[in-house]
Amino acid sequence: MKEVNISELERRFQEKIDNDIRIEPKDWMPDEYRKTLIRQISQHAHSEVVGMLPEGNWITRAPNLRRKAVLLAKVQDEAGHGLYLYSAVETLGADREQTIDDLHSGKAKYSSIFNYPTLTWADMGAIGWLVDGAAIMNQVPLCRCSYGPYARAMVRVCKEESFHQRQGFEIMTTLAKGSPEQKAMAQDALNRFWWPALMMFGPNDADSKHTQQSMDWRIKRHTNDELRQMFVDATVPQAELIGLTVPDPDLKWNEETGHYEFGAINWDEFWEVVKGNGPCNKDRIDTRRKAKEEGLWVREAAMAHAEKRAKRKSA
Ligand code: BYC
Repeated sequence: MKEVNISELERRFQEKIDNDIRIEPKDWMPDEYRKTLIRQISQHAHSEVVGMLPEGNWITRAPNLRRKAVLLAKVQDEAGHGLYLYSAVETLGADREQTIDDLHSGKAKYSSIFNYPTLTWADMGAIGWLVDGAAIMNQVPLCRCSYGPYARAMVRVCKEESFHQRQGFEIMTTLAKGSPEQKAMAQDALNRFWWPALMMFGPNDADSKHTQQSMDWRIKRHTNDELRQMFVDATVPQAELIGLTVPDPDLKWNEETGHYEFGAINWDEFWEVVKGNGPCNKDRIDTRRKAKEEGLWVREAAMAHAEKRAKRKSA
């Protein structure tokens, strides 16, 4: 077989990227590209699974049967997203169990947003509207990510996120049009979730260590700041439409740029939450660890069943 050196492989790889030809699991790829994808996709998977907790907290307290059914479906969707994403990580040669253990030991990151508590029913509205809204803004471009399995997983995830965003906005609209107490509850949820939602897009471009390389590899198609701006521009008119106020005294429309200007993000708070010191970090990880321990008997029973079937087949 003809020998091909590394620089030639790298050239061919970059040529594919530049021509928008997807990289598939069996294709040659640089180690750093593989590592970046394992990092991003596993963090994304963890975010989906941990993201079930703040909303799962309200399933038994949903105000009526319809709200309960919708919330239940949404939380189940997040579990499904986690499964697609863990499968996508496995296509890169990562070990799923190890990846999950890294989450449980505190080694792996997941989205900062899920470390804030959900105090009232309005928080279900704010999460759907703002958190899923931010997630869509970030994930639609990931449907064009250069790595095939991740891009394909994102197509279905985005369809489901779109339903999640609408149901959240519908909850907020209903509350904002309701009694003064309900409107105040919606405003309070917006006040608490607005800034953490802006933080979901990650550090400012100047402080984002991975963005440039991920853009060159077409894993990311927009920078963190570009996506954050798109989110603000799309969301502020929605708040105005339902009569709620975005909690930012510096927010103003700039006629010349055609964008909203917004106030400074508290990056100290962001990094504290990322480091594990947010209001709910410990609780979230403890809950996930407990779920794994308590599910051990199910996994063992499934394995025993699979082995028995395999034996019966080979007999
Ligand atoms: N929280 O160089 P940067 C959802 C980390 S779930 C925590 O800009 P990158 C949903 C970053 O990982 C939403 N950590 O990195 C589920 C890096 O640390 P490491 C999750 C953050 O990768 C249920 C360091 O800071 N979405 O949709 O270029 C219900 C420097 O950052 C955060 C995804 O995961 C953060 N917010 O850009 C509802 C989407 N931001 O790894 C909704 C996929 C940054 O060097 N991920 N960090 O130790 C991405 O698009 C990118 O990874 C990010 C960060 C934009 C998040």
